[in-house]
Amino acid sequence: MRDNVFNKKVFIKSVKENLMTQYRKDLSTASNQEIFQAVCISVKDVIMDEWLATQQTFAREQPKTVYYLSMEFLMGRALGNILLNLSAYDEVAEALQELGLDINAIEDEEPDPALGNGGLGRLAACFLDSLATLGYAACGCGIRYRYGMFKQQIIDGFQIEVPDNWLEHGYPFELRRPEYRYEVKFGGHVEQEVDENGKLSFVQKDYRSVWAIPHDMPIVGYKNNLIDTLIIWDAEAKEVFSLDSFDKGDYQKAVEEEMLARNLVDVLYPNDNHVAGKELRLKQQYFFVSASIQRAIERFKQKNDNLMDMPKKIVFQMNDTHPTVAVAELMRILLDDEHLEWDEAWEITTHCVAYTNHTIMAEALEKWPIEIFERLLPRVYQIIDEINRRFVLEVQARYPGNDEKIRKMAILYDGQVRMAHLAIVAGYSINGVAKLHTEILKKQELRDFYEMFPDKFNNKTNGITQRRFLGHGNRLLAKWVTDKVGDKWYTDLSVLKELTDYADNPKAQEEFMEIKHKNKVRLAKYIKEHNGIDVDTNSIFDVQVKRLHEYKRQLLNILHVMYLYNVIKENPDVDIYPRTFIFGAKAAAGYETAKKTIKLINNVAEVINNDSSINGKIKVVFIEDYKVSNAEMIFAAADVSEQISTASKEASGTGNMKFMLNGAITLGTLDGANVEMYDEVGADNIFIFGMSADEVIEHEKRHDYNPIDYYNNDPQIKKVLNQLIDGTYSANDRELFRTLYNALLHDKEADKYFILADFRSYAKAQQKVNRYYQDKNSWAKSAILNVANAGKFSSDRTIQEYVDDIWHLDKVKIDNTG
Ligand code: DL6
Repeated sequence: MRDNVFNKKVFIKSVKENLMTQYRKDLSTASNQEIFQAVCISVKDVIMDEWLATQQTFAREQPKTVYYLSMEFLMGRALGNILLNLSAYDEVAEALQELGLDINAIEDEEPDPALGNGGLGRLAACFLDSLATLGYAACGCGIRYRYGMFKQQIIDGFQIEVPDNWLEHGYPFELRRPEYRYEVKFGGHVEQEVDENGKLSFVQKDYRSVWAIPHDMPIVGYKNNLIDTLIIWDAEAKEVFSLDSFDKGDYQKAVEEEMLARNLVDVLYPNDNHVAGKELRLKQQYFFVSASIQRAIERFKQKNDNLMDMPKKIVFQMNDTHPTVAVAELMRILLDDEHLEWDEAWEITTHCVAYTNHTIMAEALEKWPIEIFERLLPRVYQIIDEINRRFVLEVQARYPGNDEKIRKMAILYDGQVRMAHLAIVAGYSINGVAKLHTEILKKQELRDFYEMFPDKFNNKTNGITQRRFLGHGNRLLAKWVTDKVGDKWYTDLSVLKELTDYADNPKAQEEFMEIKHKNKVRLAKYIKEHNGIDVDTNSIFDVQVKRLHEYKRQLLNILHVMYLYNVIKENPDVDIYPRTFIFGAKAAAGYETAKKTIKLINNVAEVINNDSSINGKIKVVFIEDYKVSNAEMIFAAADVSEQISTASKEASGTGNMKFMLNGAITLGTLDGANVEMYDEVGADNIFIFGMSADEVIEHEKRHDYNPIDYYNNDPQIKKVLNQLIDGTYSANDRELFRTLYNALLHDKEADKYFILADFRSYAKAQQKVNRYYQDKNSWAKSAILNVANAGKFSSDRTIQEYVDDIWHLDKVKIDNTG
C-alpha cells in the first residue's frame, strides 16, 4: 500500500491532482504553501487508511488506553516527522526534487503547531511518538489554542511578542470531529433533588455551557502501521445568538455562551514554570479535562457494562497539576451521571488517575482561590470539599492531634484549592521526571505525602524521541550512525553503545567532526539569513537554548561572556580558542527580569561583535524565535551544551538529552537529568561545575548566602557587575540593567539562584572547554562517546517504564495488509 503511494510516479501524480482540485493550479503557478498543502493531502491519504485500521483494531481488541491529559503539546512540524515514521522521507524528497522542489523548502511552509511553552509540552509530544512506535493505544488530550506560543521578534534588542496564528492557512493534518462533541458546563448553582427511588442527586442549574469539539491529529508510529490520536478540543457556542431571540429570555444566556466559547481556547498562557492564576486558565483546564473524560467513558461504555472495570481499560495520566481537576470531574461523572455510590466512584477514580510532577518551583504549583473555584465549578468544588473532608479524617487518624500535618497536607487550606494535593491524594502513582528530582520531591517538597503514601512514589526519568531529534534533525549524523551500527537505533536507542568501538578511531573521529562542521555551516547560514551576523564555522559553537528563566541562569552565561571580553581586552594574546556563544530563548510576556536578560544578551552581542580589536575571538548570537523546527538544526550544530541551572531547580531538562544525542558535550551543573547523563557518559566526557543540590538546599534553609561577599572579594566579578550599570552595554544608560544588578546584589532575595557563588567554578569549567577543544582527537572521542551513551535518554525507554510500572498497557499489532 505505502510502496504504491510513495512510488515516485504515483506520488507526483497525486500531488498534481491535489493542486488542481484544491487550487485549480499547476506546479508552475502554485505557491510553495499550496504545494505543501497538496503534498500533505497525499500523505494524509495514506495516513487515513492506517488510522482507520488502527481504530478498528482498537475497537476489536479493546486494549487498555492511556489518556495523556496535558494543557500543552509542543508538537513541532508534522510533515517531515510523519514521512520519516512512514519510512517515505527519501522517496518523497526525491519525488519533489524531480519536480524541481527542495523538500526542506516545502517543510518550511508548515507552521510549528506551538501548543506548548517548553519542556513539559515537548515531552508530551515525544511521549506520543514513543507510545505509537511501541505499539500502545494512547490518546493525547489537549486544547486547540487558536494562538499558540507567541512568535518572538527581537527589535532593538528587546523581545516583542507577536501572535502565532498557526491556523491561518488551515492545518492539513487535523480532522474535525463534530459528531463526538460534548457539553461542558460552567457556573450556576447546585440543587439537590430526590428521584423516584428516593435517591438524592445533585443537579447543576443556571449554568453556561459550551460544546467541546474534538479535532484529531494523527500520531504515526515508526514503521508499524499504528496511528494513535491526539485530540485537541475546540470550543463552540451551544446556541449562536441571533437578533431573533432579542425578545426572548435566552438572549443574554446565548450572548454569554458565545463569548465564553470564543474566549475559552483563544490563547495558550505563555508561562513556563510559573502560574498566572487567571480564571480563564481554570476554565481552559476544566474544559478540556471534562470533554476528554466524557469521551473516554463513552468509548468504554460502548463495549463494557461494568464501570468498576474501568481501571482495566483506562488510565488518565495527569501531566503536572494543570489537568488535576480530572480527579473531581471523574468523580462527578461517576456519581451524578452514572449514579454510582461514593465508595465505588472513589475506587474507580483512585485506580484510574496518575500524576506526574514536573517542577519544584513553588510558583508553578497551582493553587486556586476557593472563591473562583466554587463560582466556576460549583458541583466539582463540592466534590473536592468532600474528598478533602475524608482525607483530613485520614490524616487525623494517622497523626492524632497533629494540626501541623493538616495545615501542610490538606487539599483545601487558607482559602485555596491545592491542585497538587488533590492529585496526590487520589492518584495511584506520583512520579518525578529524573532521579534527583524524585528524591527532592520525596525528601523535601512532598515529604509528608511520601511518608503517608510511600508506595505511590516513583521516578520516570524523561526521554526524547531519537526519530525527530536525530533521524529528522540531523540526517548526516543519522546516516553515519546507521553506517556504523545499523538502523536498529530508530527503535532501540541502546544500540548506540556499539559506537563506543569507534570513539578512538581517528577515521571515525574525522568523519564525525566533518559532519559536525557541515551542521555548523547549515546553522551559520541560518544565522546569516536571520541575524545578518557572520560566524566562524571553525569556532566552538557554545549553545544555550531553552525558555528564559532565572533558575536556568542565562544571566550566568552572559556575565561570563562579559568577563571573557574583559580578559581579552586586557590581554589580547590570551589563549582563547574562537568561540561563538549562541542563545535562543523566549521569556514570558510579563516576566521583566527575563526580558531584561534578553536585552542584555543582545546588547552584549552588539558591543562584542562590532569590536574589531578582538579579531572575532568571541561572538554572541541571539537566535530569534527559538522553536522546535529551528531547534533541530541548532542541536545538530552544537559543540557545547550549556545546562547550567542552579542545582536542584531543573526537574530534568530534555534539551540536555537532545544535545547529547547530537554529540555536543555538556557543560553543566549536577542538576536534573544531567546527573544521570554524567553517570552514563563518565566524568571525562562532561564538564561539571558548581554547587550540588544539597549545598543549594542547605543555603536556602540556613539563609546564609551573601552574594556581596563575592562582589567585594573578586575584582573581576566586581568589574563585570559594575558594567551592568556604567553604560558599557547600554550606550551610557546607567539604568537599563540596574534591575539585573540589584537582583544580584541588593534585592531582598539577592542572587536567589547563586550565580555569583558558582561564577568562578563556571569560568574554570569554561577554561577547560577552551583547552580541551584544541585537542581535536580527545574532543571528537568525547563527542562520539556522548552519542554512544545517549541510549538511556530515549523516550521509548521512558514510556516502557511508564507502561511496566504505572499504566500496564497491552501491545497492539496492526495488520494493514488489506
Ligand atoms: O518534564 C519535562 C520538563 C522538565 O524537563 C523541566 O526540567 C521542567 O522545568 C519542566 N517543567 C515545567 C513545569 N511547568 N509548569 N508549569 O515545564 O518539565
